Amino acid sequence: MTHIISEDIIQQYERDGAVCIRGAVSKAHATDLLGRIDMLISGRDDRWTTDRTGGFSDRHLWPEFPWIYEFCANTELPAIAGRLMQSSFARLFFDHIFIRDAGTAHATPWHQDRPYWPFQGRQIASVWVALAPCKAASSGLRFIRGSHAWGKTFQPVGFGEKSPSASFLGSNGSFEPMPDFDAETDRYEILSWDMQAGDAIVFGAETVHGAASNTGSAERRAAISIRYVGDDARWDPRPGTDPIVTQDKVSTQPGDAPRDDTWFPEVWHAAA
Ligand SMILES: O=C(O)CCC(=O)C(=O)O
Repeated sequence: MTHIISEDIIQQYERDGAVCIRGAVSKAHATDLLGRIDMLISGRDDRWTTDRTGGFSDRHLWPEFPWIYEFCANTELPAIAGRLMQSSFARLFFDHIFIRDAGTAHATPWHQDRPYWPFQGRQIASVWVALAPCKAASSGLRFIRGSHAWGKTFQPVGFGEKSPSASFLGSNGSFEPMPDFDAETDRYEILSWDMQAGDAIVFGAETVHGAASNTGSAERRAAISIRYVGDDARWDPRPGTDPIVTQDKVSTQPGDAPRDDTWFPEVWHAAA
Protein backbone atom coordinates (compact mmCIF):
# COMPACT_ATOMS: atom_id res chain seq x y z
CA MET A 1 0.00 0.00 0.00
CA THR A 2 1.30 3.42 -0.86
CA HIS A 3 0.67 6.01 1.80
CA ILE A 4 -0.51 9.36 0.65
CA ILE A 5 1.00 11.94 2.93
CA SER A 6 -1.59 14.65 2.37
CA GLU A 7 -1.08 18.35 2.86
CA ASP A 8 -3.31 18.07 5.96
CA ILE A 9 -1.03 15.50 7.56
CA ILE A 10 2.02 17.60 6.75
CA GLN A 11 0.32 20.61 8.38
CA GLN A 12 -0.51 18.49 11.42
CA TYR A 13 3.15 17.42 11.70
CA GLU A 14 4.26 21.04 11.36
CA ARG A 15 1.76 22.24 13.96
CA ASP A 16 1.95 19.47 16.57
CA GLY A 17 5.44 18.05 16.05
CA ALA A 18 4.07 14.49 15.85
CA VAL A 19 1.55 12.54 13.74
CA CYS A 20 0.28 8.99 13.74
CA ILE A 21 0.30 7.11 10.43
CA ARG A 22 -1.96 4.06 10.57
CA GLY A 23 -0.65 0.91 8.92
CA ALA A 24 2.68 2.47 7.96
CA VAL A 25 3.86 -1.12 7.53
CA SER A 26 1.64 -4.17 7.49
CA LYS A 27 0.84 -5.91 10.75
CA ALA A 28 2.49 -9.05 9.34
CA HIS A 29 5.72 -7.17 8.61
CA ALA A 30 5.78 -5.61 12.10
CA THR A 31 5.07 -8.96 13.75
CA ASP A 32 7.75 -10.68 11.69
CA LEU A 33 10.29 -8.04 12.74
CA LEU A 34 9.42 -8.55 16.40
CA GLY A 35 9.91 -12.30 15.97
CA ARG A 36 13.40 -11.72 14.60
CA ILE A 37 14.19 -9.28 17.41
CA ASP A 38 13.06 -11.92 19.89
CA MET A 39 15.58 -14.34 18.40
CA LEU A 40 18.24 -11.68 18.84
CA ILE A 41 17.17 -11.13 22.46
CA SER A 42 17.28 -14.84 23.13
CA GLY A 43 20.98 -14.72 22.42
CA ARG A 44 21.37 -16.00 18.91
CA ASP A 45 22.90 -12.74 17.81
CA ASP A 46 23.91 -11.22 21.10
CA ARG A 47 25.33 -7.72 21.28
CA TRP A 48 26.93 -5.34 23.72
CA THR A 49 24.44 -2.63 24.66
CA THR A 50 21.57 -4.97 25.32
CA ASP A 51 19.56 -4.06 28.36
CA ARG A 52 17.26 -6.83 29.48
CA THR A 53 15.92 -5.27 32.67
CA GLY A 54 12.20 -5.60 32.17
CA GLY A 55 12.55 -5.60 28.44
CA PHE A 56 15.16 -4.89 25.82
CA SER A 57 16.79 -1.84 24.34
CA ASP A 58 19.45 -1.68 21.67
CA ARG A 59 20.25 0.53 18.75
CA HIS A 60 22.15 1.10 15.53
CA LEU A 61 21.68 -2.48 14.50
CA TRP A 62 21.13 -1.82 10.80
CA PRO A 63 24.85 -1.93 9.85
CA GLU A 64 25.02 -5.46 11.28
CA PHE A 65 21.64 -7.00 10.52
CA PRO A 66 20.39 -6.80 6.91
CA TRP A 67 16.83 -7.54 8.00
CA ILE A 68 16.83 -4.39 10.11
CA TYR A 69 18.31 -2.36 7.26
CA GLU A 70 15.61 -3.73 4.98
CA PHE A 71 12.91 -2.57 7.41
CA CYS A 72 14.44 0.91 7.71
CA ALA A 73 15.29 1.37 4.03
CA ASN A 74 13.07 -0.76 1.80
CA THR A 75 9.67 -0.09 3.30
CA GLU A 76 7.58 3.04 2.99
CA LEU A 77 8.97 4.40 6.24
CA PRO A 78 11.71 6.60 4.74
CA ALA A 79 9.26 8.05 2.20
CA ILE A 80 6.81 8.86 4.98
CA ALA A 81 9.57 10.55 6.98
CA GLY A 82 10.93 12.39 3.96
CA ARG A 83 7.55 13.76 2.95
CA LEU A 84 6.66 14.86 6.47
CA MET A 85 10.04 16.56 6.86
CA GLN A 86 9.32 18.18 3.46
CA SER A 87 12.79 17.13 2.44
CA SER A 88 14.03 16.15 -0.99
CA PHE A 89 15.66 13.03 0.50
CA ALA A 90 15.86 10.91 3.63
CA ARG A 91 19.11 9.46 4.89
CA LEU A 92 19.15 6.76 7.55
CA PHE A 93 20.84 7.62 10.84
CA PHE A 94 20.00 4.80 13.25
CA ASP A 95 17.38 2.37 14.48
CA HIS A 96 16.52 2.01 18.16
CA ILE A 97 14.55 -0.88 19.65
CA PHE A 98 12.46 -0.25 22.76
CA ILE A 99 10.74 -3.23 24.37
CA ARG A 100 9.12 -2.98 27.79
CA ASP A 101 7.72 -6.14 29.33
CA ALA A 102 4.30 -6.16 30.99
CA GLY A 103 4.60 -4.98 34.58
CA THR A 104 7.89 -3.09 34.03
CA ALA A 105 8.21 0.02 36.18
CA HIS A 106 10.82 1.62 33.94
CA ALA A 107 9.52 4.74 32.14
CA THR A 108 10.95 6.97 29.40
CA PRO A 109 11.53 10.44 30.86
CA TRP A 110 10.33 13.52 28.96
CA HIS A 111 13.07 14.57 26.55
CA GLN A 112 13.90 15.95 23.12
CA ASP A 113 16.12 13.85 20.88
CA ARG A 114 18.18 16.48 19.09
CA PRO A 115 20.27 17.56 22.11
CA TYR A 116 21.57 13.96 22.36
CA TRP A 117 22.53 13.66 18.71
CA PRO A 118 25.48 14.87 16.64
CA PHE A 119 23.26 16.84 14.27
CA GLN A 120 21.72 20.28 13.94
CA GLY A 121 18.72 21.05 11.79
CA ARG A 122 14.95 20.87 11.74
CA GLN A 123 14.56 18.17 9.12
CA ILE A 124 15.38 15.32 11.47
CA ALA A 125 12.60 12.86 12.25
CA SER A 126 11.97 9.59 14.03
CA VAL A 127 9.47 7.01 12.89
CA TRP A 128 8.41 5.02 15.97
CA VAL A 129 6.75 1.86 14.70
CA ALA A 130 4.59 -0.17 17.09
CA LEU A 131 5.50 -3.86 16.81
CA ALA A 132 2.69 -4.82 19.21
CA PRO A 133 -0.48 -3.01 20.33
CA CYS A 134 0.00 -0.23 22.90
CA LYS A 135 -1.59 2.88 24.32
CA ALA A 136 -0.43 5.61 26.69
CA ALA A 137 -1.37 3.53 29.75
CA SER A 138 0.72 0.61 28.52
CA SER A 139 3.82 2.70 27.86
CA GLY A 140 2.78 4.10 24.50
CA LEU A 141 4.72 7.20 23.47
CA ARG A 142 3.36 10.61 24.57
CA PHE A 143 4.18 14.02 23.12
CA ILE A 144 3.92 17.61 24.30
CA ARG A 145 1.92 19.09 21.49
CA GLY A 146 3.70 21.96 19.71
CA SER A 147 6.86 21.75 21.86
CA HIS A 148 9.07 21.47 18.76
CA ALA A 149 8.19 25.07 17.91
CA TRP A 150 9.05 26.66 21.26
CA GLY A 151 12.66 27.29 20.25
CA LYS A 152 13.79 25.72 23.53
CA THR A 153 16.37 23.05 24.21
CA PHE A 154 15.92 21.14 27.43
CA GLN A 155 18.62 19.47 29.51
CA PRO A 156 19.12 15.86 28.38
CA VAL A 157 18.53 13.29 31.10
CA GLY A 158 19.66 9.70 31.66
CA PHE A 159 17.30 6.92 30.79
CA GLY A 160 18.23 4.87 33.84
CA GLU A 161 19.07 1.79 31.85
CA LYS A 162 22.27 0.14 30.76
CA SER A 163 22.58 2.09 27.59
CA PRO A 164 25.20 4.58 26.41
CA SER A 165 22.70 7.36 26.98
CA ALA A 166 23.48 7.26 30.69
CA SER A 167 27.05 8.40 30.03
CA PHE A 168 26.59 11.41 27.77
CA LEU A 169 24.67 13.81 29.93
CA GLY A 170 27.48 16.30 29.68
CA SER A 171 26.73 19.79 28.58
CA ASN A 172 26.97 19.92 24.82
CA GLY A 173 24.92 23.05 24.52
CA SER A 174 22.93 25.53 26.48
CA PHE A 175 19.97 23.86 28.11
CA GLU A 176 16.87 24.87 30.02
CA PRO A 177 15.46 22.72 32.81
CA MET A 178 12.69 20.37 31.70
CA PRO A 179 9.27 21.56 32.91
CA ASP A 180 7.24 19.15 35.03
CA PHE A 181 4.70 18.43 32.30
CA ASP A 182 2.81 15.82 34.33
CA ALA A 183 2.22 18.28 37.15
CA GLU A 184 0.97 21.07 34.89
CA THR A 185 -1.60 19.31 32.81
CA ASP A 186 -3.68 22.44 32.34
CA ARG A 187 -0.76 24.24 30.67
CA TYR A 188 0.37 21.55 28.26
CA GLU A 189 -1.48 19.33 25.86
CA ILE A 190 -0.30 15.73 25.79
CA LEU A 191 -0.80 13.78 22.56
CA SER A 192 -0.91 9.99 22.41
CA TRP A 193 -2.48 7.32 20.25
CA ASP A 194 -3.82 3.82 20.74
CA MET A 195 -1.69 1.83 18.34
CA GLN A 196 -1.76 -1.51 16.57
CA ALA A 197 1.28 -3.38 15.23
CA GLY A 198 2.37 -1.57 12.06
CA ASP A 199 1.07 1.87 13.07
CA ALA A 200 3.78 4.53 13.34
CA ILE A 201 4.23 7.90 14.96
CA VAL A 202 6.50 10.33 13.14
CA PHE A 203 7.95 13.10 15.28
CA GLY A 204 10.60 15.75 14.99
CA ALA A 205 13.85 15.69 16.94
CA GLU A 206 12.82 18.85 18.83
CA THR A 207 9.46 17.48 20.01
CA VAL A 208 9.32 16.65 23.73
CA HIS A 209 8.23 13.06 24.26
CA GLY A 210 8.28 10.29 26.85
CA ALA A 211 6.43 7.18 27.96
CA ALA A 212 4.95 5.94 31.21
CA SER A 213 5.86 2.64 32.81
CA ASN A 214 4.14 -0.55 31.79
CA THR A 215 3.08 -1.56 35.29
CA GLY A 216 -0.65 -1.47 34.73
CA SER A 217 -0.71 -3.63 31.64
CA ALA A 218 -0.62 -7.28 30.74
CA GLU A 219 0.81 -6.46 27.29
CA ARG A 220 4.44 -6.29 26.31
CA ARG A 221 5.17 -2.97 24.61
CA ALA A 222 7.51 -3.23 21.63
CA ALA A 223 8.63 -0.62 19.12
CA ILE A 224 11.43 0.31 16.76
CA SER A 225 12.25 3.97 16.37
CA ILE A 226 14.05 4.84 13.14
CA ARG A 227 15.90 8.13 12.77
CA TYR A 228 16.13 9.86 9.40
CA VAL A 229 17.79 13.13 8.42
CA GLY A 230 16.82 15.45 5.57
CA ASP A 231 17.92 18.52 3.61
CA ASP A 232 18.90 20.90 6.38
CA ALA A 233 20.57 18.41 8.76
CA ARG A 234 24.19 19.29 9.47
CA TRP A 235 26.76 17.04 11.12
CA ASP A 236 27.68 18.39 14.57
CA PRO A 237 29.67 15.81 16.55
CA ARG A 238 30.10 18.08 19.59
CA PRO A 239 31.50 16.53 22.76
CA GLY A 240 28.81 15.12 24.98
CA THR A 241 26.56 13.86 22.21
CA ASP A 242 25.68 10.22 21.87
CA PRO A 243 28.56 8.38 20.17
CA ILE A 244 26.32 6.34 17.88
CA VAL A 245 28.42 7.42 14.90
CA THR A 246 31.62 9.34 15.57
CA GLN A 247 33.86 11.67 13.55
CA ASP A 248 36.62 9.07 13.15
CA LYS A 249 34.21 6.87 11.17
CA VAL A 250 32.71 9.34 8.73
CA SER A 251 33.92 11.31 5.73
CA THR A 252 31.49 14.13 6.61
CA GLN A 253 33.09 17.16 8.28
CA PRO A 254 31.46 19.22 11.06
CA GLY A 255 28.96 21.68 9.61
CA ASP A 256 28.50 19.65 6.43
CA ALA A 257 25.46 17.84 5.15
CA PRO A 258 25.84 14.13 6.00
CA ARG A 259 26.66 12.83 2.52
CA ASP A 260 28.56 9.81 3.80
CA ASP A 261 26.75 6.96 2.07
CA THR A 262 28.24 4.30 4.32
CA TRP A 263 27.03 5.71 7.62
CA PHE A 264 24.09 7.80 6.43
CA PRO A 265 22.78 5.99 3.35
CA GLU A 266 20.19 7.76 1.26
CA VAL A 267 17.10 5.58 1.54
CA TRP A 268 14.55 7.78 -0.20
CA HIS A 269 14.59 10.54 -2.79
CA ALA A 270 11.63 12.70 -3.84
CA ALA A 271 10.48 12.11 -7.40
CA ALA A 272 11.79 14.77 -9.77
O1 LIG B 1 9.90 3.98 23.24
C1 LIG B 1 10.33 4.66 24.17
O2 LIG B 1 10.02 4.46 25.34
C2 LIG B 1 11.24 5.79 23.89
C3 LIG B 1 11.24 6.22 22.47
C4 LIG B 1 12.01 7.47 22.22
O3 LIG B 1 12.32 8.20 23.11
C5 LIG B 1 12.38 7.77 20.85
O4 LIG B 1 12.05 7.01 19.93
O5 LIG B 1 13.05 8.81 20.63
